[in-house]
Amino acid sequence: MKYGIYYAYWERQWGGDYIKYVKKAAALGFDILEISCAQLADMKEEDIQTFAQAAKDSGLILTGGYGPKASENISSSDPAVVSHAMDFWERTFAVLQKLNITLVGGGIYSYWPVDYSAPFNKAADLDRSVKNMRLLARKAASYGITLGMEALNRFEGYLINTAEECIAYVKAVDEPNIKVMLDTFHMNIEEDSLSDAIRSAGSYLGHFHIGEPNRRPPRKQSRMDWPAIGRALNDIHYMGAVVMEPFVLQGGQVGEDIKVWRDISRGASEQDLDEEARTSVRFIREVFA
Ligand SMILES: [Mn+2]
Repeated sequence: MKYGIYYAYWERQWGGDYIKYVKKAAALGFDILEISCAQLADMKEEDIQTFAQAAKDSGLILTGGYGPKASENISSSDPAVVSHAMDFWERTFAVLQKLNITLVGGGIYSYWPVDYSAPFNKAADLDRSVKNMRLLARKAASYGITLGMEALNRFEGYLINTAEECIAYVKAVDEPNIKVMLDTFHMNIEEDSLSDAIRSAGSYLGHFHIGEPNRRPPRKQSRMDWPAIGRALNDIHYMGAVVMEPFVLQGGQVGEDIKVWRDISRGASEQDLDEEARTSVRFIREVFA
């Protein structure tokens, strides 16, 4: 397994100075930096090259994460929205390929955060999502990209809440580069057993996010049974990425989208955040080994 961190741990806005985080993640002991696909399609050629080189120089692998906007929803009943979504991904895949990114995970099968004040039809949306994901999968494959379908908790999504629903979706799409993606934060809300959910995903598991139930970095003194989660991942011979996705800062678009309504970091400085991440990845490496 390779271990990573999502850059937004340190950021209040989506996007940002990824080169800084490439260096930081490498220095803190990570193998992977996960970045957002937001605004990637508009990145200047020169900046793409500089960023790709910085990752290479740091010996870091990059992965992508994304929660599509409502206008990028491939399950939409509006063909214009689906067409816009396909176009968004085509432009984004081209940049991802230049950054040597081969994996993108998130609620790619729908949009995020879901607006529950709008009416929806789960069965119809799911059906459209599966059909359109098949087309998106082939597009992604032509750029050498695998897509992780992240099961999200009920407050953030309605199409795929559990590993069981995720596996059924992935089997229905039936494309080799469409994989199950699980996140302990969401699993903590939805799954009867985190270990059983991981084991049921088996070889379909393509990406894995970790975090405490309150989205702090994984720690030894935890309500999460990290040793059991590690055993389940080893039982299925999971060889993919394990990316921590902590959100502890209040404010900005990140704080608003993630619903961080208090300073979970308790006034932590950037250096404090760095140290917590360093300790966390050391702990997880040991407990998942
Ligand atoms: Mn996640």
